[in-house]
Amino acid sequence: MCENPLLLPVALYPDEFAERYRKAGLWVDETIPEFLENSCTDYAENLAVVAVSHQKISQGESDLVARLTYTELREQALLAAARVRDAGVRPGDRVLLQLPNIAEYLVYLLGIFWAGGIPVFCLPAHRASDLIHFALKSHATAHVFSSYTSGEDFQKLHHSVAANVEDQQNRRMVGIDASAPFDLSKTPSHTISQPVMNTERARKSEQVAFLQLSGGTTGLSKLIPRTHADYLYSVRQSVKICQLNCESTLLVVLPASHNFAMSSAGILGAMCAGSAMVFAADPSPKTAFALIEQENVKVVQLVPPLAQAWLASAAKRQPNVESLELIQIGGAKLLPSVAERITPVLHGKLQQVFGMAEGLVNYTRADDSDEMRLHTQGRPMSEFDEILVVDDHDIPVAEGESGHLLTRGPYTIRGYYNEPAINAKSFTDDGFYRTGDIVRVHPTGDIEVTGRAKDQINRNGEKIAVDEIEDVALMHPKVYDAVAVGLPDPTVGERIYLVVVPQADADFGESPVAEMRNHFAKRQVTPYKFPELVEIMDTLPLTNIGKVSRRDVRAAVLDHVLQAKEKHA
Ligand code: OOB
Repeated sequence: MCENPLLLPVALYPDEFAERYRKAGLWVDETIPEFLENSCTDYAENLAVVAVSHQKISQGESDLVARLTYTELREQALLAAARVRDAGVRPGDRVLLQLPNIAEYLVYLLGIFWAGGIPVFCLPAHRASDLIHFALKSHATAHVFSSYTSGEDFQKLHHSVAANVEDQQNRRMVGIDASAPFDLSKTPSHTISQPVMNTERARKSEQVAFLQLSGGTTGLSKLIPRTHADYLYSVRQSVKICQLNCESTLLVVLPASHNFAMSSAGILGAMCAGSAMVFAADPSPKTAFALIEQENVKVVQLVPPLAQAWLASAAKRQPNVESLELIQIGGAKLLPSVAERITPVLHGKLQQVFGMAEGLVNYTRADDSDEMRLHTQGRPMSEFDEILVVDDHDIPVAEGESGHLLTRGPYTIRGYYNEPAINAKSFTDDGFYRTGDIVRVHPTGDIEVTGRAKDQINRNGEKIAVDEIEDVALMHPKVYDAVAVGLPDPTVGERIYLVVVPQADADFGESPVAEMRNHFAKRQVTPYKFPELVEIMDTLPLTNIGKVSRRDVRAAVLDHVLQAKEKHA
């Protein structure tokens, strides 16, 4: 527990770097709440958002879609800020934001910032085990959700998370239901709270603005503290590279809280350029294609499995997607064979985006050769990004060879929030972040992702730490040992394959997968982390040949699974 919850335990950028980034004009004295306010006033008359609204649903109106100009968005967000303040949130307080892609997402995002809160970006899919972890770690004082979100009783979920926080930290965490209509009899204050000084830095813009979630390589996700200055720099630079302007209507299909959707150039990029954001209520090609045609969408962001689903659907439906100018694909490796089909089928120009919530984002550029756009994941957005490709001993590899990607720069964090032990492993002594990605750099400077050294499964672009899956599996009374691996899969990228060694005499009966999924559900694990295939083995490969690492055992298990699959095929 931190002694002064207002002073966040974060690793700051060293003075000499902060000064360098300020001097070069990368970091400016603007905060995210100020940036949002400026967008709303600069682009007052522009259309800001088209999205389903849960407030309207709760009022029983037939028109469920909200269309707000930037002025109207501002008015709504001031009401949200008032509600957030009334709920007791004070400047510097952490607030779990857990909304789907609805109008209220944007309204509350602005509202929390304007109330001085520090959002913690949760996904609608998160369930109690994750939410409790985020609430305890961040000392969150409020949880914003909507009881009209499908898939779960969110009131109940909130109460169970809040009860846990009360038990473990002896404090209240309030729930704010974003589907409840605003009280229009009260005129909200038009003042925007200033961010509180929550690090020892002297400037407002160098304070922590929000906490993003890491994919996680060990256990549950870690919290990523991003500052106003670093994030706004990354947004502005992205807007330049992606060439957004006020006409660049963006379709938001990925979960809005994902770093890709938020800032590459994404939602904040659209707000920076004054363009409209169209939120898709679900990621299906049918919904998306209809919105693209109706709203004249120009830019869309996809993860590779979704891009493949769109390609398959487009072949059948022949949708009118002529308005699409830019199709950004990232979050997982895009195969060149899929990359080649993007423009012919979906019309827009392909841009590969290789980024991470910890910071570094690489883009292919509009004027790159086809070869580079199809076969690489682009190059860093900033000339101040530092890239190292090293071997297992941190020695740089020869030019063009594959190695571990390390990075440091003006928008890459220097440490996770309050995780000294993990930070010692995830960052080098001189502040480089160990991405866990294996890459090679082409002579043009473009990066090709060739592999992954982290124990993680990338399912539909969502990252899952294998040891979290294994830890949960081990809590099952019939399980003696368990290994989780990512099985390559054409529809979701990788599926969660769990190999279980049962306790002596334990019987898993007809359906081990049903039994294990049931166990995960009981422990309130987030559903996208449930094992999808379960195999029972008497012993794990390699475990009886002496001292081997867990990573070797996982590799051997994956080998075994792939070989068995081949035999079947
Ligand atoms: C994005 O962010 P995260 O934090 O969910 O995941 C980061 C990791 C990377 O370290 C890498 O392993 C993988 O996701 N990744 C890619 C990739 N983009 C991300 N692997 C291969 N090719 C790509 N294009 O996923 C993210 C954040 C900002 C922008 C885009 C993606």
